[in-house]
Amino acid sequence: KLQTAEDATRAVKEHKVDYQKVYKEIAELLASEASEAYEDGSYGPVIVRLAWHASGTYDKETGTGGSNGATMRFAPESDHGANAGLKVARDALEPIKQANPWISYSDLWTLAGTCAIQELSLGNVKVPWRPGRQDKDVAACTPDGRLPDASKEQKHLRGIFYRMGFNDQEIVLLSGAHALGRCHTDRSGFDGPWTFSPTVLTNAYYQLLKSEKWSWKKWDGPKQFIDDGSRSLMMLPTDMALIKDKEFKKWVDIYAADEKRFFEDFGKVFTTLMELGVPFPVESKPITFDAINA
Ligand code: HIF
Repeated sequence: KLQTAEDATRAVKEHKVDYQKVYKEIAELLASEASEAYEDGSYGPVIVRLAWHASGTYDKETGTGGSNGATMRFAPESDHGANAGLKVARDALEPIKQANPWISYSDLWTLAGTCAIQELSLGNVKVPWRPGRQDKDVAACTPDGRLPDASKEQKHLRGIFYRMGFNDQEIVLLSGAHALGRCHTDRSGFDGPWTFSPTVLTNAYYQLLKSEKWSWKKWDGPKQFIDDGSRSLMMLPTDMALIKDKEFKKWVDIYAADEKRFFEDFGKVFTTLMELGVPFPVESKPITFDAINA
């Protein structure tokens, strides 16, 4: 359903206290039996991926894409290869949308990503979030190819993330979110988790990048890395680029050594990601939610 800027402003004005209620409903979804029964035991990682893929289409030159619009509800965007598997997350959130029809999908998805980061970091990461995004129709779908290609390296990463307005530090910082979740052969073609605890957000991603010995995995699938130690973890070529490239590596070292700094900086950069290209109503103020399962 199409919304106007006035609809978005009305939601912000009339539902100030209700965002806290929706946050709680998302946190309860993450702790639900259905969530526990889902692969590693949480919908959280796939919800974080949904929120990021809704936002990461932003192009600062043209002002197109970004979380405002939630155009991934529609084909062709829902069928873009990069978005394979995200229906799981959209469907899991649908009952919350039905119970709160006044909230836009764009706000719901970004609030859900925010909630998942806070809950899965056990309250260690605070992600201030602002309401007021507005859903757009199919005509606003972004072209394919705006999200990163995991088979590439630093040049591609910089191209994609500079287009969104991020710098080298922020590329490395955001990448810490790969502490969460896993790759699926029937979605991206890649296989396996990055860390031993894929439902808890820590700085483990950076530590493992540095501490493990990584080799090319010998298999028929796309090129990816496997750890020589446990042979149960993975890194994508884009992940490995962060320790190959000297500028990136500097930040991997910093965040591997200082988890407190990672938590602090990550919360801020995730807010920025969720806000790319959003024309917030003036009434919209940042809200910092208390984590529920901390
Ligand atoms: Fe991911 N990412 N991402 N990603 N991502 C996958 C899964 C997750 C990239 C590729 C992949 C970010 C950046 C990049 C999450 C969160 C974030 C998968 C596997 C691939 C291939 C999909 C599947 O098969 O199910 C690339 C190339 C990126 C550029 C560096 C962000 C920083 C790390 C921005 C980010 O927040 C999460 C969470 C998952 C796990 C999803 C799951 O279902 O478990």
